[in-house]
Amino acid sequence: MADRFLERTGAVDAREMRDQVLDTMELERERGITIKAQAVRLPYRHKDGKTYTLNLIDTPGHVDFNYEVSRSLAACEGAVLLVDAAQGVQAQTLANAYLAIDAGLEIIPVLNKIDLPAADPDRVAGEVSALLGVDAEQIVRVSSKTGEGIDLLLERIVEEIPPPEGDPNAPLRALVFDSYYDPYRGVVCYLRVVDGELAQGDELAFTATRERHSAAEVGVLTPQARPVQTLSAGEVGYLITGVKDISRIKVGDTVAHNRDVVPLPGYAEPKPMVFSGMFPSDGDDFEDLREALDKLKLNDAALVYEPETSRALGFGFRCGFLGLLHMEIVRERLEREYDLDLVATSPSVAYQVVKTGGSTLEIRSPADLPEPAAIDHLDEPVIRALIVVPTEYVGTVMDLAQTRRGTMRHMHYLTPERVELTYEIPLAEVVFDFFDALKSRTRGYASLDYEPAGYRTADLVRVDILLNGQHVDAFSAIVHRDRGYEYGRKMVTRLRALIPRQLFDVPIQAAIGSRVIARETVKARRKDVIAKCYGGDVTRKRKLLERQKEGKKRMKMVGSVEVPQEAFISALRLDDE
Ligand SMILES: Nc1nc2c(ncn2[C@@H]2O[C@H](COP(=O)(O)OP(=O)(O)OP(=O)(O)O)[C@@H](O)[C@H]2O)c(=O)[nH]1
Ligand SMILES: [Mg+2]
Repeated sequence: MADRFLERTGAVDAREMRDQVLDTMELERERGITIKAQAVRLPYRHKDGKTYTLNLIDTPGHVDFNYEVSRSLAACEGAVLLVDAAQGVQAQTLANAYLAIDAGLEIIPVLNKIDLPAADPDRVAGEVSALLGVDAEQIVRVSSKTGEGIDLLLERIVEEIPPPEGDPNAPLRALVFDSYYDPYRGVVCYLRVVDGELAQGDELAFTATRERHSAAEVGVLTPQARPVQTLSAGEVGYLITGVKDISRIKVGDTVAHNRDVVPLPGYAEPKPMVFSGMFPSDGDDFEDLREALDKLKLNDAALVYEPETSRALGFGFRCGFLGLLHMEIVRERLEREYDLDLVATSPSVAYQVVKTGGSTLEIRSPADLPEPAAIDHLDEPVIRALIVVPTEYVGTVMDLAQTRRGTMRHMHYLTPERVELTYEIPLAEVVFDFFDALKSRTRGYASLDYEPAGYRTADLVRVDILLNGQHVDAFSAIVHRDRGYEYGRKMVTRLRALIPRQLFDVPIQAAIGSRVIARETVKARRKDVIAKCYGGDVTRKRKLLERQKEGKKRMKMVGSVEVPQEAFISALRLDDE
């Protein structure tokens, strides 16, 4: 739909038009999803003869990138809420509608994809009308494919969304709602001027960071960056100060001429929810991985990481992500844009450990869990999950939520055919495979959105994997006590198939504390590698020995057991399937 807007307003030339103009990242285009919000200014000529300037921010829809949505909402007067006329109201529709209502925005609900044969605009209009309390007749119906309804929608935007209220003569206050790092120009801030005027060359004060910078360039996005002399109240544009270090600019900060202004309400920092260890398959690539993460972080404030050492996988980083999709995308970008081959440990969440002395500790890796004797209890993060599902699947969803330790909070019929369920579920269960299970059990009809809902005490244990009595850190996992056996069994079976025979029997055990819950054995081998070379072919023998030496380099010693790093990698990769 953004493409159609750009086209209709003449912002993008017909010759330069392509699909998903605002999704500029390679991965966005390939996967057909928006990851990062994008701002653009559109000149729109209304039928009343006047030309209006529309500042549009296109936001992602996936729950992992919700913080992009909430930041954008704080910079806008209104929101166009898109609902797929074939699919109907989804969990994200509700979540985003609630966010927009809380932010006090004028909402224009729109049914999109009315060209699809499966579209049922009347039914979906009924759902939207029940959700927002608007007249079903009034809901705009468009097709972004054929362009039908787009003109009407643009008219409605001008007529219904109030113009910005800021005072151009008041002292400058501008909200930094996004930023990105440009290797040539340094940090580029996207901002919305709320009051006053921002001109090129101005000396600026950033109220939160207390930094002072001058405005080397200000401009608008058309969508190309175009420098302008000034940006005044109500306008959206960019600011370049020449700052190279992105950590010196804070998204959510207020830009002013002096520090005495009342800062605009900023944003809560995005909080990583899912953690995973990332290791280069080839230990020599560790520095490259660090450099790649440093670079990626420049344009992804939500990504966090710290070095981590693993006995099985060597040197790497423990990384924090907003959710599973975010994790997948970061990993894919690292592998693709930085040409790295990575191994990731299974995703986990951060736990609050309440120690026997009463002090608390947050751990992001199972390896950091203190001794059992030092732990009073463990609290795990829970989320409030919003699930929207056709009525016939309610029973199925309830069963699933039950097995994933969910507690129902609300059940609300949006329409007689569609139900909104609210559950509190441990985040660890969602990270595990809740979404996949939900999708497959509802034949794809359920949608899920969630937000953090604090911590809850749970009966959790750490399952350790031991190789010949030695603990292999990368495979430790914190799981609910009821799941401990299942996890332990799975890992020992997997490792037995992957670990080559040694000169002695190697026991593989899964243990909770000192109690072994599962065990397998890799039987001792008898044959020697040279024994294969009966004849006198020396070169062949030498070659074999050479190859063995090569292989040795990639071997990890766990106690006295030699394990090819590949075995560990494969054991973890099986999780990907
Ligand atoms: N038939 C038809 N397809 C459409 C229409 N609008 C969008 N699509 C298709 O739907 C898919 C998703 O469109 P996007 O515009 O990328 O969706 P989005 O809402 O921006 O998705 P996110 O940004 O990832 O949340 C693409 O394959 C589009 O071509 C429409 O009106 N009709
Ligand atoms: Mg998009």
